[in-house]
Amino acid sequence: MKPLSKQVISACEYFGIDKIVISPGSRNAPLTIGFSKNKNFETFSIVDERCAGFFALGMAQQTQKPVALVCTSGSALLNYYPAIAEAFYSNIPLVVISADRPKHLIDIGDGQTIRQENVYQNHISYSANLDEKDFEKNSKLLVEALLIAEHKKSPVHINVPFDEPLYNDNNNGRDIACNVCTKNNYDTIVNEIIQSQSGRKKEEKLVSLFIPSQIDYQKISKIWNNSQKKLILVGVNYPSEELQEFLNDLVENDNSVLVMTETTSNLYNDKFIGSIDKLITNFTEKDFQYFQPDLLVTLGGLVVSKRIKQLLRKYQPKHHWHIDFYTKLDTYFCLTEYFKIKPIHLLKIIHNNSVCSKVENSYQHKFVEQKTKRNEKHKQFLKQTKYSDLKVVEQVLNSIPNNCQLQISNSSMIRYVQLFDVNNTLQVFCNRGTSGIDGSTSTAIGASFANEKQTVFLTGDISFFYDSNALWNNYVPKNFRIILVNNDGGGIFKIIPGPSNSGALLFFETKHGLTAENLAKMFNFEYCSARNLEEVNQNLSDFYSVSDRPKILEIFTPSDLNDKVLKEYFKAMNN
Ligand SMILES: Cc1ncc(C[n+]2csc(CCOP(=O)(O)OP(=O)(O)O)c2C)c(N)n1
Repeated sequence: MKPLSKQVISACEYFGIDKIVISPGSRNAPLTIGFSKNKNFETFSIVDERCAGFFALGMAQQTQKPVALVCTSGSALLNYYPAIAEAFYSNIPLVVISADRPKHLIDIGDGQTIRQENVYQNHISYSANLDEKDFEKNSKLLVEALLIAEHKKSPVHINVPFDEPLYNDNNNGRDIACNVCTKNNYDTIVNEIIQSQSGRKKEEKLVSLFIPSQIDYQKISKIWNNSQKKLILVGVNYPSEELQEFLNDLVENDNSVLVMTETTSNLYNDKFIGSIDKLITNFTEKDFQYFQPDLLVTLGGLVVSKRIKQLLRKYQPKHHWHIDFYTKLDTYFCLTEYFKIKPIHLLKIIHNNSVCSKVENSYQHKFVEQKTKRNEKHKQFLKQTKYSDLKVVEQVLNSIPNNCQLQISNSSMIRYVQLFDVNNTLQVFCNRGTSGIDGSTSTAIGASFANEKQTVFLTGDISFFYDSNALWNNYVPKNFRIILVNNDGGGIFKIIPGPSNSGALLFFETKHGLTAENLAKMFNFEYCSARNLEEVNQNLSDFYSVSDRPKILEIFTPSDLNDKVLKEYFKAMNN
């Protein structure tokens, strides 16, 4: 085996990476052959690198462990970029391994060659540009890259220059890499990094990966105790029983705490505000002022609700703490403290020091009461509303069996779902790092493969057709289900203000008249469709049961009505 290939593979083995998604090519042959013949790795073959990237992302999202991608040189690795950007903003560990030509063959007219080194530099946490000959240096670069992927939960890039021959290279005695591929050598490098007191900038930066913030608990407990209105706002959050239980307890015992969650927060409680827009859309000026928190605590990743972002930017809290081990976010332009720590650790300590439990305070109560009223109106409205995206989403959410995983595409589908109280046994995911429509199906398939639960993917038509190559995939579980809400274009552009009156709606909405029927045939999915509520419910009644093939249910909805129904809905929510 080529020494460089051996080195990369041994480093992946050392770090316990066990899933490798490979796209075809010759320059990466040494890696393809090495990984696929090694029993420590589960290898996947996916041709389209954009789909491969998102498929890997879906697996890493579920396992919370780095997944590796391997591709050839040239434009191949550029097709990973959308998934890398999503991983970068969603804290998902991807290890991108690209094969390259040796340096002297770049930019001299050789084929399938681009400038690969540091090509993702704006959206990657580390770029290891391996050297054809310096194996000791390579070991360090590999360890640094893989430590960062694992501990920063972030994408990293390893660029590997191979000379020819690419096949049947018997090594010709060049076995230098053997010495540096041992567990002992990797242990030594990791220990050097962890114990580094050298003051060298790069090593300090690496060590800081593992070290949480120093926290002045007295100071922050004082702020907590003095704040009469505390808002905890959670964005994208991997399901956590520990956090769920803590927050349940907190809202029960402290009336000054209001918890707001999104569907992607994977937290459920009747006393949480789970449909933010439903509550705040019709706020009066008085409501806004009362809502303005003394202390805003944010947890998790990005927030879908545009309205809450606008609200908190206008009615800023006195204090804003963002608690997250990986990323500092100042979404509301008023961050006063960033705590690099697991949220539950910090919150537990503060809560234990808390003196304001059970104080007379109506902050939580007022908004929970308002939420209950809105929910009543929501029910009334949905009872009588016409067949539309909103009504279809209601029926779909009611139909999904307990304990499924729900993957959702951007953009109006996730927004519709946010208006409902979702079954609290579901786990919900959506690519909100960059909110792209370019890889939702591939992500859902990767997630479905890596998760034992049945996965249901709810998608719009533009996102679905955009990523139709996602179905070109041999690993789709039989119980995977796609619910495609086909409103013949980007429904979101009729909902948001702007496009409809622009005189150029055509270029936003992009109507197409396509259906998924032939795609389903081509990729061996079972297919059914519905055009009214009765057909929707008929199809859903048996949609999730055991089957020989994965299934697509395509639901056609009226694009000229959907936006009107949604507008009426928000009007009806008015108190
Ligand atoms: C890669 C990428 N290109 C463009 C966009 C802009 N965009 C956001 S939503 C959307 C249309 C989505 O339409 P569809 O999937 O049919 O969902 P709907 O809004 O109708 O539910 C587009 C083009 C994007 N988010 N990502």
